[in-house]
Order: sequence, then structure tokens, then C-alpha cells
Amino acid sequence: MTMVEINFDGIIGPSHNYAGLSLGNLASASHAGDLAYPRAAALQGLAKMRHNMALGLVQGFLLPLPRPNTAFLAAIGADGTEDRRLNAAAWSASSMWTANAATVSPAADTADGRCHLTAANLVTMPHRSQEWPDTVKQLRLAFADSAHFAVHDAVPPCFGDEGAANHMRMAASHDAPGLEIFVYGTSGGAFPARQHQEASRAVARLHRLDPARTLFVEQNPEAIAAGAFHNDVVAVANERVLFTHEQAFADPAGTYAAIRDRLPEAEFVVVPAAEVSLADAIQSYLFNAQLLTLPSGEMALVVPSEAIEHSRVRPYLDRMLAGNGPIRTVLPVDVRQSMANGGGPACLRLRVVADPATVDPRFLLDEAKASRIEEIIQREWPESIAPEQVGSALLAERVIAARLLLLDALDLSELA
Ligand code: SUG
Repeated sequence: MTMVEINFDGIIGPSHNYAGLSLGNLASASHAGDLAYPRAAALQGLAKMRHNMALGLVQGFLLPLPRPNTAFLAAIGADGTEDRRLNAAAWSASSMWTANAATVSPAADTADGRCHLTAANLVTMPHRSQEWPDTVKQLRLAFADSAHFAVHDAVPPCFGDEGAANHMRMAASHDAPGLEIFVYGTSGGAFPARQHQEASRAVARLHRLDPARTLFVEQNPEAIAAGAFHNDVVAVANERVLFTHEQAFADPAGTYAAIRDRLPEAEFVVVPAAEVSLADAIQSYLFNAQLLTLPSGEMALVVPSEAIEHSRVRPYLDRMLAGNGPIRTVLPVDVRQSMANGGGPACLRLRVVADPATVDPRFLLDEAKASRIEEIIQREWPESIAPEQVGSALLAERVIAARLLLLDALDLSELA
């Protein structure tokens, strides 16, 4: 049994558009009304997957959900003509950000020795709240092997849950028992706190985590107010390393001490606000990076191109690399179409530590499959979508057909 980290990226769906649906997500708000390029967006996402595969890492993917979601509109007695925002919600390609699909606890952390996944209810944002029933269907297919996986429905909607975006795991190595860190927000600020502590606690119970190796940490309300609508916009962990902004947590010193108590080998790379402000972090998405352990054992940080182009973040990264810390390489990727909606490299992937042989192989990527996916995106994904096209019957037909062709090519038509 070879336990490795597998990153499941969301293939960016053919209805990708900029509708400004996410309050508190500054990128989504500032790009509202822009012309979107679904084909380029999906190709950028695929290029990121290939980039990481070329590093020698196992890569998986999840499929776009059915859009426009007419069942969502029907459930609220709408046909799409009443309200621009509700209609755009039904068209949203937001399931691309699979860091919000579920929370994952690897087998080494759970009482029954299975990897547990709980779909996230995403209730705070209407356009995201419709994702989970289709997401869970897909997770039940990809992780159908019940000897190794347990897939749970989302927790009840009275408790907001945003999945892995507000969850970190630290461990001596991916396959060792780990410390699971749930980061919740408290409401009361200008922007909604999407992750409720009650949801985090429910997920920890469902996953049968050991309380001695589970932490519940409050996100800094100032970070939420500055636009860090998810913790993964201000911190990322991998194995023994936590890479974090110094203002990520309400009680940073207490958080580091609690981690060190439970994982003595923990290393902290804390970025001072004096070098990179919260605003810089949110603008550049420095922390919305994939912190990866390469086959050589070294750690690499896969950052959005925006981070290395930023006038204060770039010099910080240069100093960090020169400083001989645990992060040895910085690798930029271009995911600009997703970034403009507030989704960096880390938002686009769900991390699962598992033996790849226990995952349904239809969800694992290889070069032949990547070429097949690329060909369909090139041929079928709309080149652009303007806001006023969202709702068009003709475009809906095209978007629906494009997704079905992709499912068919991947032998996944049962998700139709
Ligand atoms: O939930 N954007 C997503 C971005 C999710 C980022 N995920 C993580 N940080 N893990 C969100 O705010 C924008 C859609 C729009 O405005 O049309 C959106 O949903």
C-alpha cells in the first residue's frame, strides 16, 4: 500500500463567467461583468495539472457539475428571467474550486483506518450551496472502495462548511498520523464568515479523529475583513511545514504553540506584515499556493504568476529562497481566468492522501487522458462568455453538450 498525496483538480466548466457572486471575495467583485474565457480557463487548469504531473506527482481530477442548474431555479420557483444574480448562480462554474468540495481526513488520522471525506455544504453563497449533492455523487464514484474510503453527506445547512479551504493537515510525512487543524471564522465583520466552528467540529466527529490530534483555530477577523474569505488565502500547510501570514489566525502565538505541542517537528515559515501586507497577500494569492513534497523529498511552492509579478511578494520570495528554509523552489503557474474569480492554484485542487490503486482510475490523469480532455475543451468549450449571454438558450445547449461529450470521453456518462 503506497500512500501518497493525490491532488484532484476541478476541470473548469464550459459556463465559466464573471458574475460577481461572492461577497467578501475581492477578485470576484472587481471582475464582475468582465468578458470570461471558458476555453482558456479550462486549458490553464489542465496545464497546471500537467505541470504537477511532470514533477512526478500523482494527479486526479473532478468533473464540472451540470450547468445551468435548472433544478436549482425550479426549487426557488424561478425560470431565470426574474433575477440576474439567481440566474447567474444557476450557471456558475464554481465547482472548479475543489478545495471547497469536501474536507478530507486520511486513513492514518481516523479511528477506523479509512480515509473520510465530507462534502462541504457551502451554504453561505447561494451559487455554491447547490454544489454538494452533485459533488457527493462524484466523490462516491471516485472513492467507491468502502474498505478504504467513507464519503459523508454535507453537514446540515445551519452550520456553514467550506471544506478543505478551511482545514490544514500537518504530519511528519503524508502517510504518518497527522494533526488536523480546522480554521473557523466568527461573524460580525463587513464580510460573512463562511466556516462555522460547529461545522468543523461535526466534520471532525464524522471522521472519527483523535481529539488529541485535532485543533480548532479561529481565523483572524481582520484577515476576513481584508478579503481572506477562506483560510487558504492566508496559510498553507504541507507535512511538517506551515507557511502562513503572521495575521492569518486570531491568536498566532497560541496556534503555533498548540501545533508544536502536538507535532514537535513542525516548522513555521511566517511572513511578516511589514514585508507582505494582508492586502498584498490577498492581491497576489501568495498563500493560495500548492505546497508540495517532490519525489526528491524537497518542498516546492506552486504559486500563481501574479505572486512572482508582485513588487513586494517577489522580493520576499527571493529572500525566502536565499534563506535556506524548508521551501526550496517556487514554481509559477498561469491560472489567471480562475484568479479573476478569487481562485488560485490551491483553490483548484482537493488533496487526498491515499493509495492510487484504491481510487477509481477514471478520475486519475495520465498524458493520454490529458490530451483527450484538451481536445474536447479546444473543440467544445465556448471561447468567451459575456455577462449578457448568461441565460441564453443557445449557449445553454452548447454548455450542456460540451460537458456531456467530456463525460463520454472519460467513460463517466453515469454522472450525466
Ligand atoms: O467561493 N469564487 C469562489 C472562489 C473559491 C476559492 N476557493 C478557495 N479559496 N479555496 C468563492 O468565492 C466567484 C463566482 C462569481 O463571482 O461568479 C466564486 O464563487
